[in-house]
Amino acid sequence: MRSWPAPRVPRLPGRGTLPRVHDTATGALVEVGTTDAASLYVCGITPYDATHLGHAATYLAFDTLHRLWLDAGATVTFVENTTDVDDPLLERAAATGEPWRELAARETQAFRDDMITLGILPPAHYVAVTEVVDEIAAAVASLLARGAAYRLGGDVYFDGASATSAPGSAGLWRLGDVSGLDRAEMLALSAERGGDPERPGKRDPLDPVLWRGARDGEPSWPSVIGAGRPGWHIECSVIARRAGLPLSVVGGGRDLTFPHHEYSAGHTAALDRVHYARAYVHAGLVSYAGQKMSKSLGNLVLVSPLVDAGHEPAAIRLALLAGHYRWDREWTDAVLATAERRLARWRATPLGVGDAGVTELRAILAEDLDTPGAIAFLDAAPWTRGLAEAVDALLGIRL
Ligand code: 5CA
Ligand code: ZN
Repeated sequence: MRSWPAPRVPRLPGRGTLPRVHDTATGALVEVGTTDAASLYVCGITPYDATHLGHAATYLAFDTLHRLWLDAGATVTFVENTTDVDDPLLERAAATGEPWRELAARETQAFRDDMITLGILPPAHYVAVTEVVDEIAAAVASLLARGAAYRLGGDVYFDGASATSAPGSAGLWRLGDVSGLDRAEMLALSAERGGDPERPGKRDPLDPVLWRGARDGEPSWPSVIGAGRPGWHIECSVIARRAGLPLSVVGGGRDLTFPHHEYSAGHTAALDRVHYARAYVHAGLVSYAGQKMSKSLGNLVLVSPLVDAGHEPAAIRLALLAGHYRWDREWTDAVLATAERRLARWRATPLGVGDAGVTELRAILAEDLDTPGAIAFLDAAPWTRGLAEAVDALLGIRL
């Protein structure tokens, strides 16, 4: 599928520091990528509503990582998916009477437009699930052949327990390795986030669906394992291969830790016999009016209406970067107003000659993408031309 055009990123003199980021699986800060290469997979949207500021914050966090890698000299292979066939999208299409493919295509385009507006670097491969159904079916067939999956009715489930010890996969993944949750927590989250722990006949109530057999009124594709459509986690395991496994970083909002990234890691271990990722990086959730901003709750602040109302994209970026990516935070009008005042102040600051401040800015950001720390530094620093270029290259804010 088409990606989107890249914004201009200035090249800075010298080389930036390789970033360290917080890995959910170990709870530690780990250096990711090398000065040669890095691979990044970021879970994309389910395209049934336009980009809200929670999405924007999450994509901006990984855009910051991407920019730091480029500045450190790495070639970055960035891949992103779009979940263009899934229950919430089909439910929305059914509710409004719009054909689901049209809804997905329209909202995917709206997302591209918002990413361009916000200056987010594009993925090299932007892949829709509907483009790779055959590849996913082949992956599920191989998991069945290997005893890491089983059939239930017309559906296929992942066998989490046997995957742990399958030949070639032993030691790569055990349930809980990514999320660190106990079973009670997993059962609750599974029910809440698309799983079906209550379904009778499963080997383990937590086992996620790999292939959902065809049902009346739902889209399905013929395949080597029977007609149906892909499960959610296997979609990302298969698409992420395009970035090269193991990924340097897999990313998303922290609501994806379990079951999504947990089981994507399990699927990859059983299927490709490698670790899914070296680091599992999760952004905090942005709330609005006291609750997580979400399409299903409807408490959304969308990017394009803000821009249409005259708010500059650079100010929206700066407003989102003012909070650390790992914090849960509230979006308010005041957050945006503060960023607009700061941007105006920065623009009015006279620029000295030279590059003073660039090394400090690089070092601050390399420590778990500390954008609030960087902003505090920039508020106090004497500005040079080099520093203004670095703010453009690393924070994506042109002054
Ligand atoms: N298509 C799947 C991922 S494979 C999905 O979760 N789609 S989504 O549209 O629901 O979310 C897209 C991304 O935005 C995910 O990384 C999700 O964690 C993140 N996200 C959703 N809501 C928020 C929020 N309120 N704050 C921060 N990030 C959010
Ligand atoms: Zn995903």
